[in-house]
Amino acid sequence: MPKITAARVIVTSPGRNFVTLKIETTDGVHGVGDATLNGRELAVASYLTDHVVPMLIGRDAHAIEDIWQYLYKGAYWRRGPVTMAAIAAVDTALWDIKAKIAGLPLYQLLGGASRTGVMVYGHANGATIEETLENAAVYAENGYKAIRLQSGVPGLKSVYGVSKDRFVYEPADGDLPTESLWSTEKYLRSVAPLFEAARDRLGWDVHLLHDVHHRLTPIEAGRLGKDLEPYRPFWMEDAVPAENQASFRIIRQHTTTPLAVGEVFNSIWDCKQLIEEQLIDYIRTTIVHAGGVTHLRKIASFADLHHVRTGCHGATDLSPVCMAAALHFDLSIPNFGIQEYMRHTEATDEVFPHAYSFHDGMLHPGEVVGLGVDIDEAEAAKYPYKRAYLPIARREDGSMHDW
Ligand code: EZ4
Ligand code: CO
Repeated sequence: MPKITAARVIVTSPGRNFVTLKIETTDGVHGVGDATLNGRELAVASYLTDHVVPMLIGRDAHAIEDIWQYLYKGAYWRRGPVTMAAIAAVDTALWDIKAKIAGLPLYQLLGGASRTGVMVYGHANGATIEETLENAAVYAENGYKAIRLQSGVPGLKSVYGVSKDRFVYEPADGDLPTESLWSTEKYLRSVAPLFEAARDRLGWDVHLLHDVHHRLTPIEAGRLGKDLEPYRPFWMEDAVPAENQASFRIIRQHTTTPLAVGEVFNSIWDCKQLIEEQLIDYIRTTIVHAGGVTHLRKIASFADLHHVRTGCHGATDLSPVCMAAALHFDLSIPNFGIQEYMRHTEATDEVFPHAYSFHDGMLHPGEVVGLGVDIDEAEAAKYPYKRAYLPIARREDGSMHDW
């Protein structure tokens, strides 16, 4: 029985901050887990180092479910992004260890491959519709089967999802939160023309997606969903802030545009009603923010009973360790839908050497034992933590809006 001998948190910032947990065992095998929480990284690092690691030493590394329950039920204070990211990191590292000891890539322990690869979507964006579609065309030429479209909004200086760089989007952009101006009216007028132009330019064989990023009310979201119906989007993401799950009943009453939600959810309880009442089509919870492989499998199984498929969050603030784990999960489950894929910088890929690869619009986790990803600690040490925040949004009258 491999025992946990040590666990360490490694914080590195190769272009952006990442928090990684590395667990070592008596078998000489180690595992890694992502614990990155954008803009609140050190809170998770402390939760792990100060509160979780002392509880792990000497435990059976194979007892993944029991350790998950021990950390979840044993804390008394349950759920929340900090707690669940910490549990996710432990869980992911333990699955890495178990798969390495078994001598198998992780997806084999999860039931084996259900598909040949994992369909991903890339992010095309631009200040204007023209620029966004130029970038989208490059994705299509590179084999992408699905593309997310975000465009600048006339009259607003900066909006979510539109980057300065063409192909790398990095939302955490200040050592204090930067402020952007928001107008729902201006935004709502801008999206349908983007999708109309996109179908003209890109045709109908490519999936098109859009992220509202929690900016609308339910009835506004119903309107937007209806406006987009003629262009058959793959999904409309995070249409409203989702603390109030019943909001989605209103959206559902007004549109057949498929709905995706959940990148900020931390547990099955955050999406229980959404799934049970079949109010959504895709659940976006991912490994690092929703309790690891163990808890994500529970969410996916529950979703499968209700015709809900997965669409895991995969932005650049989720490290390659999270991406590798997500790909093993995606490859194995029956109700996979799509995986978000934003490429990391070269420096990040050097810190986290990995076996997953992109081919013909799909990612594959590779055939290396375990997760097929590691952290190069010497490389990581070159990039010290740098405080960085996500922006905030204010309406034209100065009041706070959801970012
Ligand atoms: O804003 O991960 O769909 N992707 C997203 C991301 C999120 C960031 C926040 O840290 O919404 O770009
Ligand atoms: Co999103």
